[in-house]
Amino acid sequence: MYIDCDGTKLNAYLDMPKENIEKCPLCIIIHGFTGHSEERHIVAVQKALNEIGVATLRADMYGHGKSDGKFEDHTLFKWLTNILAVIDYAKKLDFVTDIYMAGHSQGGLSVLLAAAMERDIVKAIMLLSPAVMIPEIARTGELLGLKFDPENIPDEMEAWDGRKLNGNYVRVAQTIKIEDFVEKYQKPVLIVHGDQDEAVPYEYSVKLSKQYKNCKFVTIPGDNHCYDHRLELVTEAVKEFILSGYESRQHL
Ligand code: FER
Repeated sequence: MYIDCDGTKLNAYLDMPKENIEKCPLCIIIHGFTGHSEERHIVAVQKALNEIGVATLRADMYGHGKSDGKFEDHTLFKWLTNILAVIDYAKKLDFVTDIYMAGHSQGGLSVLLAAAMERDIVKAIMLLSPAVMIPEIARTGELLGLKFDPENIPDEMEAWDGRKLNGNYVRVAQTIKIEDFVEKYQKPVLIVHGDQDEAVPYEYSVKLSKQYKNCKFVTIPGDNHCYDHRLELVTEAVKEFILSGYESRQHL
């Protein structure tokens, strides 16, 4: 299935809960930098949500997975535009009652940004090891573990898998001020992060969790960036967060 984003085809997977229900909530799920929608931790979150009666819409972002675009040409602005198109698509689905969003790493950062823009539409967000340091390290010239002059951005950089990345990635990332977006989104936020993350330092999530007005923070002890050891703790946190939202609304 493809979602159109201004002529760019985004590969997407819509998965429904097992029970045959007429209407249900939907969660959009976004993968990370160099990732895609079929990664183990993305599929685990999809299945966990389907189990508790939430449909999921996983979308490959520009230059990733089976979507259009070259990896080297992707930027956070392109991903943001992609997510806005995915939300527009979700809004048109008849069965959808509420829209949630979840994102891993750079997908978590992108969901954080999109949620602020769509704060009237998106009911709650789940940020899994969100790569919120990207704008800051783009400004200090330390992205991808490479040092560069942030005032003279190289035309091309190399990602850790050897693929090239256009300097425009850095130019875009430098402009983003996370706080502006965090301030704007006051609905429930779940942050999940492994305290042995090798790619995105755990401390960034500790700080972020204090900046959000309405945030639950779950530490995955001993785990890394893609939860190789305790993935079940991530899926449990996701289910618990969504179900606790249902319960609190029933008491209103
Ligand atoms: C970086 C560290 C982490 C970086 C990107 C990430 C582009 C993102 C990781 C992910 O999405 O899994 O320096 O630079």
